[in-house]
Formats: sequence, C-alpha cells, structure tokens
Amino acid sequence: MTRDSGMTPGDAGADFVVVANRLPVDLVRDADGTEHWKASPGGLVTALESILRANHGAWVGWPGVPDAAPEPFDSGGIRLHSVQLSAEDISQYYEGFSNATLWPLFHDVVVPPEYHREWWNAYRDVNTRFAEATADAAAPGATVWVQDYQLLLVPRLLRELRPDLTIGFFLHIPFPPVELFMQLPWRAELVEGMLGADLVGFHLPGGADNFRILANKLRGHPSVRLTSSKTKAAEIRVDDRMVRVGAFPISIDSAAVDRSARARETLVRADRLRHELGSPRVLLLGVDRLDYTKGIDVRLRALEELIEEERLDPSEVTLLQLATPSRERVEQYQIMRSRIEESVGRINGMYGEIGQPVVTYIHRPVPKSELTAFYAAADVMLVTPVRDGMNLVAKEYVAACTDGEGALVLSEFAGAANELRQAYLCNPHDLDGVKDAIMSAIDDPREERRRRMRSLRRQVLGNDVHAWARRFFTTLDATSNA
Ligand code: ADQ
Repeated sequence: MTRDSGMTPGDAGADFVVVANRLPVDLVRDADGTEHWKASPGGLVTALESILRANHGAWVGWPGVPDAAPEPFDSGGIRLHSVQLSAEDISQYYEGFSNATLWPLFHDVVVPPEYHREWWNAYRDVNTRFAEATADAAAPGATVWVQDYQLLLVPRLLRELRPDLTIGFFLHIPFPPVELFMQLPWRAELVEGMLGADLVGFHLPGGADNFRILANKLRGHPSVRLTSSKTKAAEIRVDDRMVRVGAFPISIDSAAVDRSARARETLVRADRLRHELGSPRVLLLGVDRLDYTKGIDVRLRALEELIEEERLDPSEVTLLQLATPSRERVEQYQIMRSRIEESVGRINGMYGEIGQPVVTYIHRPVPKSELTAFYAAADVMLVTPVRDGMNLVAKEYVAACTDGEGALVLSEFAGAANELRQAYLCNPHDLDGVKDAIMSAIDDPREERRRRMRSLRRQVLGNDVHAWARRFFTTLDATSNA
C-alpha cells in the first residue's frame, strides 16, 4: 500500500497489528454521558505488550460500547484503532452468530446452536469492517495476528485487500470434529476465511487435524503432515500458497502469578478469607465465567451427592464459587444462571447453618490480586468444563500454589488436561468419577498431593504465555508467503 510521505509515523501504519473482537481498553460511558477509557489487561495483552511496543504495534478492535467511533489514538505505546459496532451489530454478529451459533457448535453442541441468515450476514459485514480497519492500520509488509472465533473471515478478507501482509490466526476455543462443523450452512466460507492466513494456530493437535480434514473435504485443498515439527504441524496447499496449521497451547504469565501469590498481602488475605469462611477443614474453589460450557452445575451436583451420601460433612467443607457475569443477553446464559442459582439455594437450604452456607456464590468479577489470594487459600480447585479450549484458571491456580500444597481436579475435556496430566483428571459426564476425583484430591496422602503439584508447577512455570507468543511468531516468520 503506498503512503503519502507527508504522513506522521502514526499514520504510516504499524509493522505489527493485533486484531481482536475487543480492544485492550474499554470505553466506559458514565450515567451523565461522559466517557473514559479503562484498561482491561487480559493475558493476551500481557503476552503481546512488549512485542507491540517494540514494533510500532497497533491493535484493532471494538471499544466495548455501541456506536462509539473514536479516532485512532496511542495508549501505552500502542496505537488503538476502533471498529464501530451498532446495537444491531452487537446483537446479530456478537451475541447471535458468534455466541449463539459458533460458540455452542464449537463446544460440542452442549446447547443447540442457532442458524439464522441475518446473523450470518451481520457476521460477514462486521468481519469485512475489521479487515478494512486492519488494512488501513498496517504498514507495508506488516505482520498481522487475528484472534478468535468472532473473526474467522478476516484472514481471507484481509489478504484480498493487502496481499503484502503476513497473517497469523489463532483460535482460542476448540475446533470441532468434522461431523459437527458440517452442520454450518456457511461451512465452506468459514474454512476459506481462515485459510487466508499464513499460519492457523489451535490449542490442541486434534483441532489442527479437524481443520486440515475440512479444508480438504470442503475445498479440495490437500495437506501434508510435518512430522518432524514440535507443533505437530501440517501444511495445506491453497492454490499457490502454503498454509501452516499447528498446535500452540496458550499459557499464563506464570512468574507474575507466582510472584503475586508469594506477596505478604496475598498470604494475609488468604488467611483472612479462610477465617471469613468459617475456617473449614476443606476449602473447595471454582472460578469461571458463568458459561454453560464450564460445568459449574456438574461440580454442584457432585458436592450435593457427596454430602447426601455422607462422604463429605457439610460442617467441614465449603465451596467458594466465583462466577463472572457473561453474555447476559443470550438466552441460554440466562437459563444456565437460574439453574445454578437454584442449585446453590437448594444445597444451602438443605445443608447450611445460620451464618455458615456450604456454597458461597459470588456473581461478579473480583480484582486479580483478590483472585490470587483465593487460589492460595483453596485446598482443592474444581475445573470441570464439559468442553474448554484451554482453561487458564487451571494454570493460574497451579502457579499460585507456591507452597506446593493444593490439588487440581480437572476435566479431561479442558485443553489444559493435555499438559496437566498429574491433575486429578475426571470425565464431567461421569458424575461418580467426578465425585471420586474430588474425594481423592481431598483424602490422598499429603505426599501424593505434593508430588502431583510439583509436576504441575514444573509444567506451568516452564511454559508461560511469553513462550507461547514466541513460538507462534517464530513459526509464522518461517511460514510467511509474502
Ligand atoms: P475463557 O472461556 O474466558 O477463555 P479461561 O481460559 O478460564 O476462560 O480464562 C478466564 C480468565 O478470566 C482467567 O484469566 C480468570 O482469572 C479470569 N476470571 C474468571 N472468573 C473471574 C472472576 N470471577 N473474577 C476475576 N477474573 C476472573 C477463552 C477460552 C479458554 C481459553 C482462553 C485463552 O474459552 O478455553 O483458555 O480463551 O485462550
């Protein structure tokens, strides 16, 4: 793309651009109409911050409120480009196609996906606008990294606008088996959209395999496996280009969590928390977005049955369940929330004492420092999703267990189970199995629990989010067709 030499460096485009549904800052509109920006530092921002700064980086995303369209501006050395979404876009592209079609379909149809042509049209329009904004933000020959299921069409749309760019794509959620993906009326367009990238990354090798099979089945693109590669990668031939696919399991800023968990304030807060919860013999913890994929209902049922069967004494055990509000306008999320709140009420009504509930349920986000104290305080962490791309909570808990005490009960259907083999693994569809895993995590000899935790900590501390980003970029560099 040619540029006017009179432009400022900011306007000449960035050498490295991240494209995600949301910007790393949220625009907040107060009741009196005034607006301000609030940082929303997720794991991705932490991982990419230094690369973005060092490379005149830019970020393209939605600022978080309807109709907002601020001009590009700099924040912490990163140029932020907003994509404007109307209330209707949010309802059809985001809540509709992204979160009521793709999300359930990609999570093993835990709830039935809905297929609506208006949602698809909105999804395609919004993806086109993201691609256009990115084409404007990127310098000649720049590297662009597109994130997640809301933007599956962007790689191809962007390549059409800017063939000079090197494009990476990463999917943060599972990529479904072929039989399920085939339900999508727009399956071929979506696969073709992703194939616009030079590198398509998944958490697990199974996701990469599913994608490779679909590229062949739906579009006739042949592929070869690269058996020597550490990422268990493959290459798909798309006309005259090669598209690399592979597994890049994401992680967390492990050292930062470890450091924060060792801080004196955290340890004091962890002690106080146990005291506030009535100093239970066993503190169980659940931390999730309130989502039907996370299996919050599974662990509540397991706890209820363990108490019913007198394998657990309600006066000795407490479950602290944090459930951040999420996608509250999507119907299935409202149904899930009522069910969970009903279960919490039933368990406490049946087994709680005055001032001593069995389940303490908090339906709001808590600050990171507070969350780390909760991790440090817990005896057993319950991560029981019916399907999850990775699950960072499992890794955060392990990184926060700095004294080597603590046990992780982990669903086999979380991507994290691929790496965290020494967790107390369970099948969330097998309630008796979940109950047994919880009991082993509580009752196993201390030395066995410590042995498992040592192994988990080696894994999490040795593979952090910085290593993840480096591996992705090294592979992307080596793959670039531009
Ligand atoms: P999520 O589905 O959002 O992510 P997860 O990986 O567990 O799931 O990340 C959640 C994050 O939110 C964690 O960092 C956690 O600390 C934080 N969080 C959760 N509840 C909180 C609370 N009550 N208060 C404060 N913070 C809270 C998607 C995919 C995952 C994949 C990630 C990253 O669904 O499978 O691991 O992306 O790729």
